[in-house]
Amino acid sequence: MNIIFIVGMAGSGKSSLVGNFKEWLKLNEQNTIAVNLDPGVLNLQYNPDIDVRTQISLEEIMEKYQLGPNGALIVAADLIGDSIETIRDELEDIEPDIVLIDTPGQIELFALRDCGPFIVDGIADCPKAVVYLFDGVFSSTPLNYITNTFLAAAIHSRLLKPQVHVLTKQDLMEEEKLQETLDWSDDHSKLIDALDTLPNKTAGIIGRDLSEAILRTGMNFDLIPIASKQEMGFIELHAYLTRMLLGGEEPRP
Ligand SMILES: Nc1nc2c(ncn2[C@@H]2O[C@H](COP(=O)(O)OP(=O)(O)OP(=O)(O)O)[C@@H](O)[C@H]2O)c(=O)[nH]1
Ligand SMILES: [Mg+2]
Repeated sequence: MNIIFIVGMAGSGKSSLVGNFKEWLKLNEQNTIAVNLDPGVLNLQYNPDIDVRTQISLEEIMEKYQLGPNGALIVAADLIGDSIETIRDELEDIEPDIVLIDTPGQIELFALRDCGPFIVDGIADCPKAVVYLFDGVFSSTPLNYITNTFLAAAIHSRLLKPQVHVLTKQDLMEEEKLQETLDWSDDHSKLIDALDTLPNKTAGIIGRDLSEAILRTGMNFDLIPIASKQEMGFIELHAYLTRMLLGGEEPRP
């Protein structure tokens, strides 16, 4: 069994990737299941095989602790940790080859609180990887791109698993913008050039310093472009994950 955590900012395309990639993997004869770890999601575009909402009700938490939706989500995130034994048992019963895990919309709930590493470590004893999503539309300005690299680095520092970076919603990006964003991940000098053209010089200087700090981490931000609905980029993503998980050379995160 291999477990793949799909992580990214709110609306970056996590659930769409989980739903569509699961179907694609199944068509390619991989025994794949989807796990929803988002207690707050109202409508999912796929049927999860394991769903944390069967154990955690946001409405009940709001009522019981007299909390608003955001406070309830924080309590819910901590309660996911308590559900880990149940999820572990369910995975042992199903015995899938690949488990795709959809994480909460608010990235900080899962990845930046204690429950994230706790779940990642406790869910099963098997190879695991993290797919970090860069929302293609959001990330096509240099400052937003850098913000995303910081979040991705923060996630890696907490979860410490092999991590692959994906650019989502490729179908919504103009070819030129797509290429420019991919170039930033490939060639730091192109990112610096883009920052130099920002009208606000202070923003450009801060961006340059931040991007140099990220460069020093040595993290590899090569982006795999995908479009979930069209299943674009799935072959490349699958090949990359297979290399990472199945003992081929393990790329630096
Ligand atoms: N055109 C296009 N739209 C996409 C793609 N992936 C996701 N979307 C749309 O982007 C919106 C957010 O997608 P979701 O998959 O719900 O994103 P999410 O990260 O799960 O969102 P939260 O769980 O709320 O954080 C939806 O309207 C999707 O239909 C894509 O590849 N192409
Ligand atoms: Mg979602």
